[in-house]
Amino acid sequence: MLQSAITISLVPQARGGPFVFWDDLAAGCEAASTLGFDAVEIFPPSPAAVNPATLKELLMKYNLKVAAFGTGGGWLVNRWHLTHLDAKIRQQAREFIRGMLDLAAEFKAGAILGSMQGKFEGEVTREQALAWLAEALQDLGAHALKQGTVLFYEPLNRYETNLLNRQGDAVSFLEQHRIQGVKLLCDLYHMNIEEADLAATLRAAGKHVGHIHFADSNRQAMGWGHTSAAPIIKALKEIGYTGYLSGEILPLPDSLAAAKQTIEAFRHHAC
Ligand code: LER
Ligand code: MN
Repeated sequence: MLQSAITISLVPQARGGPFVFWDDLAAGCEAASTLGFDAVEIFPPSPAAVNPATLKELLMKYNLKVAAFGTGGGWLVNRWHLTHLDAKIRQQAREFIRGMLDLAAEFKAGAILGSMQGKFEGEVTREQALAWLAEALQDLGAHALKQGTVLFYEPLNRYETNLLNRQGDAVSFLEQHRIQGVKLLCDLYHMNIEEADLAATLRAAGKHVGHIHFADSNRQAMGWGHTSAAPIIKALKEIGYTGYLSGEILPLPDSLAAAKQTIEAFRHHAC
């Protein structure tokens, strides 16, 4: 059984980004619950910004789970990432993600590594950046396993990173470096830019698929762009994927309409 989720951003610096509900965790949970989502995906400015007791109360009240916590706040708020030239910044990025994994473990959720992977530039070669990324993923993946959670590594499109843009390249990277405790976050928006065939790519990634960002080709709610959802869902069912389809999309034309279209598309295709 696939599960549905919708995003809530608590990061003012992310404004304009692909998140449906904004700024108010309680209001976001209430809206998600009213529409019938199984879970929320939360994008906090830091792990400490989430009060676990308050969040647990909200989840109980609204009968929701947490699908995942995003770590991109570490980049947007502090400009930290895992492949930065400065060793101190790389370390701060790693500790930020470790803290998010600890928080995620309390909620049986995963933590997402997207923009915090960084990119190679200036004095940092591609080879060096990938070596730092592999080392960080080995460390953080081992930590995730120890905590009983998982780190979702997200290949981003070419305009956001120059490290690994395609799912197949990420699978080879995880296998080559024997990285445990890390699964793929396949964002259908990034995939629409980078992959030749979304369904075939998901089938090939198989057991590595850990989380899905359920977005149409234009990063709007599924059904409002030109991606065909049906073959994608068929492929996910074939590989035995039972995780979330999480609406990480632009709040267009407004948050409520985007969320409503997401749950309708989910019900139409995934149930
Ligand atoms: C994060 O999940 C993502 O998809 C990035 O494009 C955010 O900028
Ligand atoms: Mn994404």
